[in-house]
Amino acid sequence: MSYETLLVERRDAVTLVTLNRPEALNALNSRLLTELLDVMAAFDRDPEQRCAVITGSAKAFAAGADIKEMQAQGFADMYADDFFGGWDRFTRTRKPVIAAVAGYALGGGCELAMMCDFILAADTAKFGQPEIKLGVSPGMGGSQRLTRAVGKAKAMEMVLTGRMIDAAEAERAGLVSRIVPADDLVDEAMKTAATIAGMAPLAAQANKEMVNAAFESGLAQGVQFERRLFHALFGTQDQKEGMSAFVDKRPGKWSGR
Ligand code: CO8
Repeated sequence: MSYETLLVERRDAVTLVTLNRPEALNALNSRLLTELLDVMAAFDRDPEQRCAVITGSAKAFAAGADIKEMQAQGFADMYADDFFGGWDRFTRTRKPVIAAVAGYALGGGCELAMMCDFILAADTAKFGQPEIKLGVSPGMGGSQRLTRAVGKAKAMEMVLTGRMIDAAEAERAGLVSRIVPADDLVDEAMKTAATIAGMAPLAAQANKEMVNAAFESGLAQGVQFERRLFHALFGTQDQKEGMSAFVDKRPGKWSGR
């Protein structure tokens, strides 16, 4: 099956998913979410497939949720559609999933990487939650998963300033499992995935489930809480201004309303 926003390749027991919207630095739009959920459901169902790798391009894993898709939305639209709610299904993938990140992993891109079971980073990787610069906040679990991964101080600085961290800082902070040279990223991720794919499949699933249980207690409520506030920010003038300013390529002028 072919997809508009993804390239999907099965190599033995490993499914390699490459985000493929180069014109938008792999920004995550609704189409990409639908296609990714379809691929992950097929991956989980296929007894031959044991581990997945999700990657992007050399320049961007993903530069966030698609700002152009969200720009005109109001609170009622976001709340009625439970915008981003579908990402919870991605996190329910039962088999192991590795994020192989090169270049930008920003906003929703950083959040998608954190929804995978662990992150292998190229030395070119840059992570950030810059949504505050658009007058909004993380909406796919970033405020919860980043805080659990790197601790309150660094997470708070990152979400309040939008500062990006490089691969070395991300590794020191515990956001990524290790760093590899950019040219070797996909090979290294595929090798790691093949190792996992060689383990007893039920043991792999169970190990994933129990590490996640340690990480996630209280997470669902946190993510739900975050999403409600994220939707509510679409009722502000500053969201309209922030997203229009991005599209017009000019600095935002905040009204505080
Ligand atoms: N959405 C839509 N289009 C984007 C996005 C995005 N997030 N990021 C980049 N693009 C587009 C640009 O508009 C541009 O298109 P065009 O050529 O038509 O003008 C193209 O991709 C290339 O981008 P740039 O010209 O900006 O490339 P640069 O190399 O100059 O800059 C950056 C790269 C620094 C990554 C820059 O593109 C940038 O700052 N992007 C936005 C990053 C950002 O703010 N991300 C957060 C988005 S909001 C978000 O993720 C909300 C999270 C809520 C949950 C998400 C659930 C999915």
